[in-house]
Order: sequence, then C-alpha cells, then structure tokens
Amino acid sequence: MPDTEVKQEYNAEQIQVLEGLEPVRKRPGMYIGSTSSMGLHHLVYEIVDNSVDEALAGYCHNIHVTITAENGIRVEDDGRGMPVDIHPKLGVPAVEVIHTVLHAGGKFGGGGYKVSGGLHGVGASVVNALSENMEVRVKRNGKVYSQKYSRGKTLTKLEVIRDLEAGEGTGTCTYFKPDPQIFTETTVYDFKVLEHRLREMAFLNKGIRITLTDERNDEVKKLDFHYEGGLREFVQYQNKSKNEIHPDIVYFEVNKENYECEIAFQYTDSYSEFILSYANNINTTEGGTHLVGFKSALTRAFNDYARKHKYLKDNDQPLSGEDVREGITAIISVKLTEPQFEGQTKTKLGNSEMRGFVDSATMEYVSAFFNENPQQAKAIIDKGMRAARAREAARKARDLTRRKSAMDGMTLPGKLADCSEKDPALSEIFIVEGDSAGGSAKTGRDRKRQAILPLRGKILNVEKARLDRVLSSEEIKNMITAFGCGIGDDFNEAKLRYHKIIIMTDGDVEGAHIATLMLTFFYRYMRPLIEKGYVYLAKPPLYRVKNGKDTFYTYSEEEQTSLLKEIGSENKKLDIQRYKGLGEMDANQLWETTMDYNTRTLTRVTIEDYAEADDTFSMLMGEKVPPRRKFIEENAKYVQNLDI
Ligand code: 28F
Repeated sequence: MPDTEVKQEYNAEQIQVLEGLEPVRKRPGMYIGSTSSMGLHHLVYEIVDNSVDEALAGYCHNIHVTITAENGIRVEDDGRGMPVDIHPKLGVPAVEVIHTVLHAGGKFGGGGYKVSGGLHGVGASVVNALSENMEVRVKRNGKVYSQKYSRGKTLTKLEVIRDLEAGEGTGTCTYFKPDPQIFTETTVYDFKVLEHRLREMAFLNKGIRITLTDERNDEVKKLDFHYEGGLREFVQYQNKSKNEIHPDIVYFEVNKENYECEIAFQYTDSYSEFILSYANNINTTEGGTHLVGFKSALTRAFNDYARKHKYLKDNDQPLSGEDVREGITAIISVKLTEPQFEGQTKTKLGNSEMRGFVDSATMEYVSAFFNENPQQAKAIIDKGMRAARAREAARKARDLTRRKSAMDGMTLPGKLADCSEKDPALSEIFIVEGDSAGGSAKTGRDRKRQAILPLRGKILNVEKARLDRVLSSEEIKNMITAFGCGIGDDFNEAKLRYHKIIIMTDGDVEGAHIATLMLTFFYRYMRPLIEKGYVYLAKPPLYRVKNGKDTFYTYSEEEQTSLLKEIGSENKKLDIQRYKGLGEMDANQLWETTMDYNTRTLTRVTIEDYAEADDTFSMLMGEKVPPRRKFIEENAKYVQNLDI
C-alpha cells in the first residue's frame, strides 16, 4: 500500500453518520423494547423526555402533547429551542445531527444535562428512523426553523419558515407519524396509556405542566397535569381510594452535586405495601440500591423509635421489614448523572453509592418526623406492631401446614386432581368455580398435563384481610399448597408446580367476581406469578348454536351476531343455547371449548401500569365505598345484559 495514503481516522460520531439509522430499522426492538403497542408509546416518551431534560435544565415549563387526527403525535415545549448552528465536524445544523445520528445530543458524551431520562436515552434519531414522516420546528434566534425527515432520512434542508412574532417565545415542536411498516400490530395511540405516563412524569418533575390533547374525535379531549407538590401529590393521588391512618404525608428531598433524592410516603389501613421507585424518571420495577437504602433505613428508624418510646420491650423481637411496610404507600425518586441500570429488563438501579445516600436521608428525616409528630408516629408504630403479631400468628399457621405436610409428605389438598406430568413448564392447573364444573373438568381434561382444583363459592377478599386471616381460609390454603411456591416474602418461583395457572369461572357477573377475588389474592400475595406471566383467564363459550348436524360455539355477543348472519338464521330452525355457567357443559364440551390446547382461548394477565393496578384493586375491593360507587356509576353503561 503506497505510504502516501493517509489513514482516515473515523470517530464514533462519523461512523454513526456513515451507518445512518438503518440498524434501528433492522432491529427496532433493541432501541425501543418492542414494535408492539408498548414500543409505539415509547416513541412519545423519547420525545417528551427531551423536553423534560430541557425543563430539568430550568428552561422549559410547559410541554404539550397532542394525538392528531391521523394518530400522529405532536410534542411542543417552551424551552430554548434545539441549537441550529452548524456542527463543526459534520457540517450540518445541530438539530439535524440530533435527528439523524444515533445517540446524538447533550445526553451522551457530557453536555449540559445533569440527569437524562428516556428509554436509556436513545433520543430523537430513533423516533425519526421509525416514523414514516417527522417534522421538527425550532423557535430560536427570533426565527422559526423547520426540517423534515422520513424513516431516518433527511427530506428537507433546515429552513427558516418565518420570523417569531412579538412575544412569541422560544421552544421546540416535534411532529411524527409512526411507520406502519415497523409497527405492524397497531399504530393507534391509547389515550389512557399516555395519560398514565404523562401524569407520572408531572408527579416526578414537580412544577412542570404537561398537557395531553386527543384530536381524533369531534369533541377534543384534553388533560392538564401540573403538580407543585411533586411526590407528595403522587402519594395523595395513589391513596385516593384508601383510608390513611395519619394525616400528614411524610416528604423529604435531598439535593447533592450529582445526586438528588425525593421521597414521599403515607400509611393506610391496607394490609399490603405499595412502593414505586424511580431513577432518572425511569420506573425501576426491579428495584435496586435506592430502594434497598430506603427499606433498611425505614426499618431501623421504626425500631429505634419503637424501642426508645417503649412500644417494643427490650426482649421483644424487632419489627421486620415486612411488618414496617404493611399499609405503606411510598414513592422514591432519585436522579443521578451516571445511572447504571441492571437486571433482566434493565430496570434495577446498580449504583452502590445510592444505597448509603438514600439510607442516611431516610434515617434522618423519618426519625425527625416521628419525634416531631408523636401521635402520627404512634398510629404508624401500632400498625407495624399489629402486623408483627399477625405475622407471628400466620407463621404458626404456616408452620402448622408445613409441619402437617412434613409429617405425611407433601399433602396436596384433597380436592386437587393433580396431573401426572412432573415438569412444571408442561403442567397447568385450572382453578374451577363450583363442584359440578370441577367434576366435568376432571373428566374432560388431559390427565397428563392438566390439574384441576375446584373452588367452592367466593374466596376471601384479601384486600380487607391480614395475612393470618388469609391463611385461615381453606380455599386460599389449598391454592398455596397446590402451587407450591409460597406467598409474600416466602415466594419462590423455582418451586412453582405449574407454569400455567388458569382461572376458569362462569361467564356471568358471579364468575367475574370470583375471578376478581382470585386476582386480588395473586396481586397482593403472589404478585410475581402475574409479573412473570403465569396467570391466565380461561374463556368459556357464551353460546352453542346447532344447525342440523353442525355445532358452533361463540365467545362473545359480536361473534354470535356475525355467526347467525353467516348461516342465515331466519330460514332455519336453529337450536341456540346461551350458557349461564360452566356447569351446563358436559365434560367433552368443556374440554373442546375451553381446555383443549388447540381450540381454547386463554387471556394472559399482565400488569401494564403498577400505580393503576394498585389503585384499581383498592378502589374495587377496598373498604372505601365512594370511589367504588363512582367507578360503577361511570362504567355501568358499558355492562351488557347484566343478569340481575
Ligand atoms: C418536542 C421535543 O427536544 N426539546 C429540546 C433542547 C434545548 C437544547 C438542546 C434540546 C446541547 C448540545 C445536545 C438549547 N440551547 N423537545 C425537545 N430542547 N437540546 S432538545 O441542546 C442539545 C444538546 O447538543 C439547548 C442551549 N443548550 C441546549
């Protein structure tokens, strides 16, 4: 090779420019998690996070998000406006670099941003790559600039489209329309999904106003989120369907050079704990060092105070973390410059320094709160003491069941018709409402892989019961023993005996209520079962239609209507049966309509939004009646053929 040839040094940015955004279109899931509805909504969060970053820098106060008539998204902020000066190395405006180079912008390689949120900060360029068209408008330097893109490519040069009018502020406005070639499942935005995330962002970044407008229908829908109280208002909102047991929300924030920590909590008469933790506005569903720091300090502050004020005698056992957290609604939010996300879904905070930072802040402020508010401290400590006594009683009850099973082997509940398969991954258990349906299910099932546990009538509403009461319910004990994985802090996924837990109840209101009671138990005491996708709802048929020798089953009113239209119901004598309950089907019908792997329909139960799930269970199943009445009044119109 002639030695005159100059070796071209490419830096990371230039390599990225050469590659363009093709990698994003080839493997979108790597950048936005998935191309399902979740990924579609992540595009919005990416753009909103850029506005939030500008707000965290102190320059933006209002962010307007609009779903346009054609399911496009417009996000507008009143920040400084993206820079438009020419990038020294790349020779194009900064705004074009931000939209066409992967990982471009102040979030990477330093830049003025203290904390950056987003889906680990993939930025606006990914949204460009996955949109069929995108336009950014920058108001800056007294002018309005515009540039258009499509599927990662630049369509137009950055141009000035007009001067700013007098009094018109600066800012950035981004419009994009997701690419149906990428989002093949759906390109329709879900207003509620955006509502939850934008409300959460407003709680997490106090003072910012975020509005959400839906222009897809005649009457435009608009919500406005603005919380000067930050996490204090988040706890208030989360407790709206619960009964608090002390008036003040405990609130504190500590800001250091590179770390910030904001915490709020309040106890209610609930028997479960609800704690959300965030790092740089990302919901750390797998927890991490900040959550560990909070929990350990809370337990220590609790026990120190209880001992000092003789709630706990010297020879009393200390209160456990579980006792101390019974009934707590807490939100922990930390912000840091170099977050390390770990875990299966990259939602576990790994920075070790955050453990000590949050621990000491919590210890100091919680102890101060207790000392300054002795009555509220008493109410909270009393609850922890009662929890400890109940746990002790439950342990005895649990030991009894364990001792019993230890004496005569693993005694499974008598009513359980187990399957012969020993590999949990191939095994299923149907929790069936009622003995007659249970009988048909036992007869009709695949004995190798399908176990049946019949339930008699309603199970206990655990939303209103403490662990010892929960463990005194035969039906619940049977489920715990049959599943084999334990509950609460004892939960051990490795011991789960079935990888499909299928709730099979009648299709009527009674059946729906029983399914809801079971889901409440799973959500409050075996939440990982739901989080890891083991829980399903069986879908029994609503109608059987006999047309001569043909038999059809339909599973919804719509399906029934279209079937009758298809076979032309008028000129034939059809034998139509509407199923009131599973018990009206014989074993074979139950098998082929609801249990047969090849023909059945199962709905997997998932948690889309933790705050929403917790509030829904409290509101539907909890003690406070007004929120439930309001929900029923607002939703009664959606109920079809209510069997009174
Ligand atoms: C609707 C989406 O993207 N808003 C944004 C800014 C403001 C600046 C900025 C953004 C600095 C060097 C990376 C302006 N003036 N809304 C938004 N507002 N990015 S994105 O700078 C980009 C970084 O490159 C900004 C002075 N400093 C920063």
